[in-house]
Amino acid sequence: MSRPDILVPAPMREMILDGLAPHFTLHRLYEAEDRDAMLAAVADRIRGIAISFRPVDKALVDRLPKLEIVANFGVGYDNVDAAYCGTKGVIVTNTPDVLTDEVADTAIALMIMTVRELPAAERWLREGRWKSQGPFPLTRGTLRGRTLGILGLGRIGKAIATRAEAFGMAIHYHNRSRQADVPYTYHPSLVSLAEAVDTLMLVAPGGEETRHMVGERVLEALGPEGVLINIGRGSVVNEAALAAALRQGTILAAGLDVFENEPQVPQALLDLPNAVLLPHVGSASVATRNAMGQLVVDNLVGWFRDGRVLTPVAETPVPAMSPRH
Ligand code: 8YV
Repeated sequence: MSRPDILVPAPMREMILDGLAPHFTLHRLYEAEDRDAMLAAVADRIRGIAISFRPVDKALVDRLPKLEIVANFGVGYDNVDAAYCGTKGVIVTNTPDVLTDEVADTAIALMIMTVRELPAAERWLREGRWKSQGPFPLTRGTLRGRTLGILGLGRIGKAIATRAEAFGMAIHYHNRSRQADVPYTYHPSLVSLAEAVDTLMLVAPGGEETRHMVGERVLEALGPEGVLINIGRGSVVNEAALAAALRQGTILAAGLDVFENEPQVPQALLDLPNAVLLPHVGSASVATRNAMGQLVVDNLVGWFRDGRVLTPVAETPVPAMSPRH
């Protein structure tokens, strides 16, 4: 039997491609000079897609009549039209769990970096100002006495909450519905969450439902001692409103690991001294990215070998059938 054809629209880590190569015929679209011609030549044979952060939209799905599965590298899958895939019986998988602790660690680090201005303090030392000008100025912000609000208390949100508890923070949260099994204070709206806390951690997924949820109103509710941390998706924040709030002192500071149009970061944010900006490194250690990559491989191999996937997303109907060999 011939090996199933897998489309790789954009570059992926070598370890993923090495893991897939023995089982599949890989079509690396990004290597083609004429991508459209290459896609047209193989479209009828493609049964799976391996993707990282690039769109898999209706148009692409419709071009691939034999498509069975889209394996996404990343727990967030707003790049994939999973609802449409669901209606076509196409499975979508993501990479949950294996990155939870790494992302939660990064979230806490970014929160402390932001509140205590640690990147600026390090620049002060490297620029020789400690020697020439004396100690770094005392920071207005402290973690002591802060209350943390989490938007999106899922797996990663809970791992962040557990860590924040160890720092002595009280925890509140907003989700679409109250979680039965947590001791934290629930708020039925994001505005009421922002009013109740002074540190707001965004762990929400991207997509239309959460687009620009954080704008002027939420930032005003967070208030002048407010700190905003975003580790989920950039699209959740209205970046222009955030830049204005930081400039005007509506909130104290922000720490961002994600942006609306990565890798573009608005100049208005780059110009601000009270924004700590990271290049989407939440899960970016070799060990964690390898574990995520292995899950991409295992989902594809599992489907075509055993008719089973490890981590289907919510929109995917539980695959009852075996692959169409
Ligand atoms: C990855 C992420 O960096 O898992 C996610 O949703 O945002 C990150 O872990 C990203 O998906 C890789 O391209």
